Amino acid sequence: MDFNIPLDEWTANKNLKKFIKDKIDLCKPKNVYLCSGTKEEYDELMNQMVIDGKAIKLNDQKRPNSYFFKSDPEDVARVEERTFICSEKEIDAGPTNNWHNPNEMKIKLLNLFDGSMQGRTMYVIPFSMGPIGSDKSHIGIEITDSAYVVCNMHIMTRMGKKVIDHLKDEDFIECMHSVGKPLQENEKDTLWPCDPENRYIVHFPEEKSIWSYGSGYGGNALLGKKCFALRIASTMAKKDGWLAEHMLILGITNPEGEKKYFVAAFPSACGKTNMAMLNPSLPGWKIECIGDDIAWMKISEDGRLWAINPEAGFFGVAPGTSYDTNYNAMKSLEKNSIFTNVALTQDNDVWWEGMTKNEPENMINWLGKKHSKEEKAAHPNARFTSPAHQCPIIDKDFENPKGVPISAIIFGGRRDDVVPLVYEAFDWQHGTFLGASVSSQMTAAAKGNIGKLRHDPFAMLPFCGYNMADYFDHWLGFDKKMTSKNLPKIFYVNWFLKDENQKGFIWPGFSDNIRVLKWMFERVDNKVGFKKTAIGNIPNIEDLNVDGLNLSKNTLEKLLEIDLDKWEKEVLELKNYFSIFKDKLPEGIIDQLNKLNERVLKEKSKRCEPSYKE
Ligand code: OXD
Ligand code: MN
Repeated sequence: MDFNIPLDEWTANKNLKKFIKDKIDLCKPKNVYLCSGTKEEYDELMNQMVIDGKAIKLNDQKRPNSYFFKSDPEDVARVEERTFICSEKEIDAGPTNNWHNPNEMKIKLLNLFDGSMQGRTMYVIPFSMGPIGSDKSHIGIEITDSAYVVCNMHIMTRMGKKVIDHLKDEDFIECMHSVGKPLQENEKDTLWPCDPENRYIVHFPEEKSIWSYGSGYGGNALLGKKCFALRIASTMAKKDGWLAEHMLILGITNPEGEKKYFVAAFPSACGKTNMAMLNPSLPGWKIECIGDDIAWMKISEDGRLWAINPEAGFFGVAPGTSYDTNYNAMKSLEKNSIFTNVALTQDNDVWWEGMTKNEPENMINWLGKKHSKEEKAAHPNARFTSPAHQCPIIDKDFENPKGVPISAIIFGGRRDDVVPLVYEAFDWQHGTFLGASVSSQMTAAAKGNIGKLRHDPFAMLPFCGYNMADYFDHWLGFDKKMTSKNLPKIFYVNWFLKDENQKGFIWPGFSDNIRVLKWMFERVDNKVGFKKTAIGNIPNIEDLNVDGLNLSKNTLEKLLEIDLDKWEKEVLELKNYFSIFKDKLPEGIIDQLNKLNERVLKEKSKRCEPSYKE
């Protein structure tokens, strides 16, 4: 077998050598490339893809060192229905995951991977999720037959020789990936090889391995992200007492210079990347970004919860991103970036819906055809891959192996009614219940009925690698591991309330979300007031800084309204949802649901009591 460098020179790790040799025997590639992680490697791979017609180099004057790719139209997003958790017991995958018997699945996968890399190069990518050497980081080895995956992993992870040097005898997560298109002798490759009919994104939590077949796109193929950093890591976190979460991490500094770090979990299409890079509208307040998608949190010796972002880049949704909606994301993608399924302008730059008010003339759309106004220029799930350090507000502790201490945890979803702008949990148990209750109305960005409510506990529905009921239990137990003074406060937000006629949003959102963050910041130190309600603590109207927003008193009241009739229905809705967990549903969640019900009914009965005042 032809290697770019001898395997023994590259690593002395026996397990790693065995892993590579076994996979060569299975996948039968033409040759093997052991990644170094250097810029030269990235440039060479990109150049070759340009020569092969798979990538287009963008206009260097406009977007230096950046590349455009278009995928197969059948391979444009994560495929939840083809994603499996193959735990030994079905009950350990739970009702929210697709389970399959691990032995049967292994046989299926071994058949699919047998010879799957014929005629192709097998790349071996050592990568670290988190800063190399941090006690919070973990290492993976991805084997792939896609150079596009290698280049994306260059941006999204710390990878290459430096990881191998660190690995020594350590364990690693085995990540197998093939696009599933072996090439026969003299067969010409397609521009985006994949096998949409046979996609399998499979996780074996007990042996901590990932096997992904048939897709070259995003979360299906960049295995460090959703597969490792969330699905497999969540099972490791449960076992070892930490948290692997679908959360952004941001630093917030008040005008007096005090700084705190918050994490926030929102389902897809609720503006996580925008919030992670928020440009505050309140003078003197500052936001800095640690991460926009994933947080790994462990309790440190000081008893506090510390978080790292395991990723090194942003894999963001492009449509809707503009210098107005997310200035810092736009600055992050000005150079050294990969764009997939966006539109190409006539001067070889990129464009997508929402980037500018006016569409440029004569674009080529994401399908490679001349753009016409009747069709979308970019696919709604078109992506940019950009290095995190290019974000103008990247936090100085982004690379800190210790991570950053977390003062508050925020949950939220997209609801046009019922859920107020912000409320605070009474305590950790109640906060866990809020996380478990996350739901969001679906948007056009995902498959399904627009406006329909989708329950997405902790925004982890597609990403929890084990039984979600056990995951609730893990969260419920966390307050026993920490003293109450160190426990982060928990909040729930809803930026998406609409007016009575369901026309426009009544909260301006984006930069003005700093006003809500300010209230939370001050609640962490009990420096600002609150009003206790049946569902949690909300700001007193005068505690929310809305200077200059021109919101009517009516609107403000609507933003903080708790409609008890609607909450009575919400309790029933939640009860109905939680019934999917049957007798696995933890007592702590049942207890919180009952308490919420009691508080709502009590408040309602107060409202109905006759007044005896003369
Ligand atoms: C993502 C997602 O791509 O959550 O980050 O779907
Ligand atoms: Mn995500």
